[in-house]
Amino acid sequence: MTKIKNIISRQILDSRGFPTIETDVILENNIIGRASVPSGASTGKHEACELRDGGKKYIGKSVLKAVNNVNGEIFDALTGCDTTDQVSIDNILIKLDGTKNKSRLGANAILSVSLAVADASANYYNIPLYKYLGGTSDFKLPTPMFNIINGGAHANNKLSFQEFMIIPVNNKKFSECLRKSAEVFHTLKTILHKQGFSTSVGDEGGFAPDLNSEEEALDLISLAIKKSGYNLTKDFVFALDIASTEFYSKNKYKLISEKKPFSSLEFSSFIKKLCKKYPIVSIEDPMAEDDWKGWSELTNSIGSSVQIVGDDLFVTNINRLNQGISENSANAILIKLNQIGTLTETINCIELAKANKFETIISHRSGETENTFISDLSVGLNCGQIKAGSLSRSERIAKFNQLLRIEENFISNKTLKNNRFF
Ligand code: 2PG
Ligand code: MG
Repeated sequence: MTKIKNIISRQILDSRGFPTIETDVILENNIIGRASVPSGASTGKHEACELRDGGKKYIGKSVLKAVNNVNGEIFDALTGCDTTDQVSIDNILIKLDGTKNKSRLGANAILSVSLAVADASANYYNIPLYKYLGGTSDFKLPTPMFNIINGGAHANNKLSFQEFMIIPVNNKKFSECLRKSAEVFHTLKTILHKQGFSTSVGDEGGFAPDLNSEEEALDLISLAIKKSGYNLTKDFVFALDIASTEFYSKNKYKLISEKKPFSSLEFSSFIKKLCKKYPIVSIEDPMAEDDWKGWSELTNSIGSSVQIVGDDLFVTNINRLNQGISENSANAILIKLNQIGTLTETINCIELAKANKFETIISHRSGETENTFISDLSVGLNCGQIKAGSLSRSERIAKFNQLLRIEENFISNKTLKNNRFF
């Protein structure tokens, strides 16, 4: 009864108004699983391939080739397969594609099917997706990171750092984290408005004011935390996604706010100074995606107290993660399904990270859909942390609302997972 009868894929739009792919997997008893795929702006060069059509329509961003690959070749290969055997299905998809980076069929095509298969199975068993994905009973909700000031590739301002995030700490429940953070978000809006800054939001729903330095952004958020009646350190700490690959060239890091470009070592000490001045507990992509030496230097120096998160560095790929483990390049990994292209490979990467005491953070992309798979994944795999943008824009809020539903669904254990940095 969990055999695939039909697969129907279509082109829909993401939160930036660009095409992306959505796929329905239909079982023999007509139960449906559905998934859609997000898209990044600051993508790592080692990510799996997002197949786009080129040409004039949608400024070259149509995904009709990927859609046709699902409706044609992938349907032919998977019809009659059992959706509860996720590993076999994902292996068929990987083999059928035949390339290293899924460039023939498209990682977007493949992932839409891989996730819809899991959704169909959860629907077949009539259980919540997180339970189907996890298969254990000791679930914990993740601590959220909220990106309340946007810069870098996600905004049109002078901030080189991409994400200024707050992490609510010392809470028992996810819903408490959400409420307190929303209060800070609204207070920040009032402060920005009073100081004459724009309060329009960037791609991930955070404000995108035209500030002159990264410190100015952290100072404004500190003020918002205080004015909301909370304590910076006890109630909230900071996380950054520096996304430094975006401003790295010719072995130098060039911030818009700084006159001189930094060498790898100089940029590392710039970061360390920031960590001394502010309660920054987590830093994503402090160094560029292939500056392995820079990563190890920073992790060896502050990794015992600060979470150092590899995103573009690891691209949810176990080969790159293995290198990072042996070189002590980081102590945490950002997990993005579409960087690698199947659910099975994503879960393998999470398991490898956990086995090596790396923290795991499930992440959205800057171009999102209303799909909430990542919320269930964060709980089902007990990942401990999630970042899904800010406290506005429905494609971000959808993820947090799903976590509220999951919290309600827990009978006794509503607690947040602990981690070693906050
Ligand atoms: C990141 C992501 C999500 P993008 O760098 O972590 O916040 O951005 O999807 O643009 O790569
Ligand atoms: Mg990132």
